[in-house]
Amino acid sequence: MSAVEPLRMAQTVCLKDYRPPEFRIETAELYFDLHETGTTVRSRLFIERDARTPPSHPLVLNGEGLELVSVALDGRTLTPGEYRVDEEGLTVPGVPARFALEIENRVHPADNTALEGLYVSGGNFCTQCEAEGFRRITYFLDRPDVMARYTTTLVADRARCPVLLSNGNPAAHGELADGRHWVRWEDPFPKPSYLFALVGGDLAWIEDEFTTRSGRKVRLRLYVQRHNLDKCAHAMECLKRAMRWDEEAYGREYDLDLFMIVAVDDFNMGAMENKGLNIFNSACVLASPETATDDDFQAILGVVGHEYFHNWSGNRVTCRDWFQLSLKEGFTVFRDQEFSAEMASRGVERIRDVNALRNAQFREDAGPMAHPVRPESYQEISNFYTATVYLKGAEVVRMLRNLLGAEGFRRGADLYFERHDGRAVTTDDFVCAMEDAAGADLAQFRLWYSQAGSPELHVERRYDPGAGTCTLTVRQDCPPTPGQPEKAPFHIPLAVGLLTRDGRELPLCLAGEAHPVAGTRVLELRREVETFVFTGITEEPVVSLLRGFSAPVKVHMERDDEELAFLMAHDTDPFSRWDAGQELAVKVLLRLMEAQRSGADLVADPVLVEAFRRSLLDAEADRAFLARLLTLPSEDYVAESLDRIDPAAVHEAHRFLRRALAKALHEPLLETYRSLGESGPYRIDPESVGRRSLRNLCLGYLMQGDDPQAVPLCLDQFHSGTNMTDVLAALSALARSERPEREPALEEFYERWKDDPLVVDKWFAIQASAPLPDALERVRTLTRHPAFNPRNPNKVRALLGAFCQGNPARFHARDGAGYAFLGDWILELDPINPQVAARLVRVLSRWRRYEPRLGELMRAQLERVLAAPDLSRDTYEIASKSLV
Ligand code: 7MF
Ligand code: ZN
Repeated sequence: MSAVEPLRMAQTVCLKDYRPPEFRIETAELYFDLHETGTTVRSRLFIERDARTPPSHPLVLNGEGLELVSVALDGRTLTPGEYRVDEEGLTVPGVPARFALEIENRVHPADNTALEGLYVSGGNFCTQCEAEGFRRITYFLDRPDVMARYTTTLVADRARCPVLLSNGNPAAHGELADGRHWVRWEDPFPKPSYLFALVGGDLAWIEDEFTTRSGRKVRLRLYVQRHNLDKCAHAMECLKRAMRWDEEAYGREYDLDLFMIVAVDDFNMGAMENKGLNIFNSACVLASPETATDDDFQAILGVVGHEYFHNWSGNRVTCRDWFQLSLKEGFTVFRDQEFSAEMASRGVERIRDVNALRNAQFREDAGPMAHPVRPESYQEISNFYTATVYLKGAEVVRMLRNLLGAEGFRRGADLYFERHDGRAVTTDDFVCAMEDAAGADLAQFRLWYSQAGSPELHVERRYDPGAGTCTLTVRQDCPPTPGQPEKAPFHIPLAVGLLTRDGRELPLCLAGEAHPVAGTRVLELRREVETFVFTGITEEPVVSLLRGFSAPVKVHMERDDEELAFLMAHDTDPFSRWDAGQELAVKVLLRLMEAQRSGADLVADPVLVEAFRRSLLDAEADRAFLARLLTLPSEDYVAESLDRIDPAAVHEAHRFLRRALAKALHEPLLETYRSLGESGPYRIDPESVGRRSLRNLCLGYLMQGDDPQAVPLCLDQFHSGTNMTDVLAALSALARSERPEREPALEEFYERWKDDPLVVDKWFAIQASAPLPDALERVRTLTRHPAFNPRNPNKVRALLGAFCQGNPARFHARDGAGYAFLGDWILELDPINPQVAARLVRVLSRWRRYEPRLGELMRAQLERVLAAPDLSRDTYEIASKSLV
């Protein structure tokens, strides 16, 4: 036992221990008598013993935090001696091969602050069952490979809960004495318990209709608190687009007569795909131009799409066990990303997705929580809803599409849905369907599911003018990750192009091939070292690598500033063009840090400045793309290329470069800002969104360059802006400045929006992420603000999340005050909401990556957290694994 091992041993669940269920539940008839303080749950389960299960085997149902009232088997009430109840569930020995089990238990929704199971949010009842929340509602075989048909009857006070919803179709309703009423729902599709949902409350709704391509009419309803009715139109529009898209892109139709979305304010994550009754964090549904930014509108499209697409990739075909989570999540993220890309600009969407992957997933892969897309073990499953499972999982599916081609991939998807409809399956079943449909051998490709870590490609190129060849030598290696010191080589699709010095694409012909192919080519890497010889090359080409980010890998190739600037200006692939600019900026920032360290004068590299100037003046380019191109890589991303991170040094270099760019490009920034002014009414089409993003990027730079002209522009935009995108961009620029206009603007904004919790979240986040010297004190003060509420995950994310993850310079203060503050809050939040607390612990898990002094201070907070009595399993797992 190591020093950090606590006395209590945590239970680990392992993939290799998977066994099929011993019993199946065919139907579940559920009855809820809803009261905030004590809800009675009655269930009648029809259970069958699996043929392989010995008759002596007891029935073991999961159940946590439940008050058991009674158990009856085939109509006979059992005596307490005939069953056993412990912290994990209910054991009934000596059950027959087929039987009906009737259970009554009680739960306390008003006291449920963990927001798992049945709880109350904004006065309404709602549920969250994924992954293992159903066992906090009633005793059940709470595992995804047990699929039952559900009938749910809800009883509640009619005045308090006029709306009573559950999965499937409404079947019956009626009145009861004492002002109570009931509604019965029937879901014809067998489903695992994690997809169960109920909602009860005084909700208003908007309604629409969708006709499927086979001509069935589906009623669509979006339920919200009455005062939010004016913020529903966008989400409804997104839903209809998603329904159409899934028909067109995958041939998948919706399968019930009714589809419902409910928005709630207190929700641990973004949203949940419960069958026919998606429940959303209100931040992922509600939007109006006055209260939501363009990014919010875009995110809503993605989330609404994501949850809708789960109806097939998740609900009709679900996961055998939670190790297979990426089966539904990786695939569904891939689907929502492609959907969003089609609705907006593909290149910009790709850049956004890659940015998210690099910032979250690469970092996860480099830390103590690194795990494969299909993890091998866990202590608490809710800790494995990770960037790796979701985002890398989506990249793995995208690589399949790139390797098999769009048609082969579609045939594979069709076969997968057809073969496994109504079943609980594995990621390997998914790969098999792809293999079978496309006639491919994906044996080596499967390593993407089992090996953790971000592979690194080292590329060397050699141009031979005499032979007219250009040779690329690619060596791959993957750093060790916990439990996996050595990796076998991956099967990697590497998309490349060759450009002439005047920016033309060279036709590509590999040695031995008869005909060249114009433009991008996907090279397949299988061995540790691979060599590719392009022939017929008559001038030294510029190599464009990893086009479209064709694989989730890091690429290393010697390239000077000029070459990167050239690609930033001329590459025809938007991702590679953007990536060249990012690489150039990282190089410049690292050089600035080196200069800082050695006390040399700081100068902004003219190559970078001129590349930025050229881009800014590029009248042809898509404006949303330009805004991406001209955004420097985040401080955290730059930090990743350092052995030991000194966040203050990164911050200083970053700040210097931003200011230098602002000063050097003052004229074109101002000119661009002015030329892109609002003309006509507010619209959210891609063109208008792009215009606003480039204009606000200019404003952001101008505000950092000590330009006296910038402040009045910014104030004017803040005061006269008619949409949240512009108002927030102005406020955020003011909030990052130390000008006297800052406080009045923040105050004015709060007064204007204090009744809108989602806008107040923005107000918290802007202040928490502003890198002012006294940021920590301000955040501390804000935790005592009446609008802050530690029980609301959105508030915690907005204030604590934005400070600890979005303000590296101040969070990593040299005295460790930021870490101590975080430690305090983890301990405060853990008893309230373990999932929220565990998410915050992750920030500290990367302690080894920081300068030793800082790392030690971070580690000290982890030890402090771990020493707390009664720590949740969620927080315990992350904290303990971080110290190993
Ligand atoms: C878009 O995956 C992408 C990811 C689980 C909860 C939603 O549908 C979900 C749920 C977590 C983290 C991210 C997302 C979700 C969850 C999510 C949402 C929208 N099955 Br945890
Ligand atoms: Zn999902």
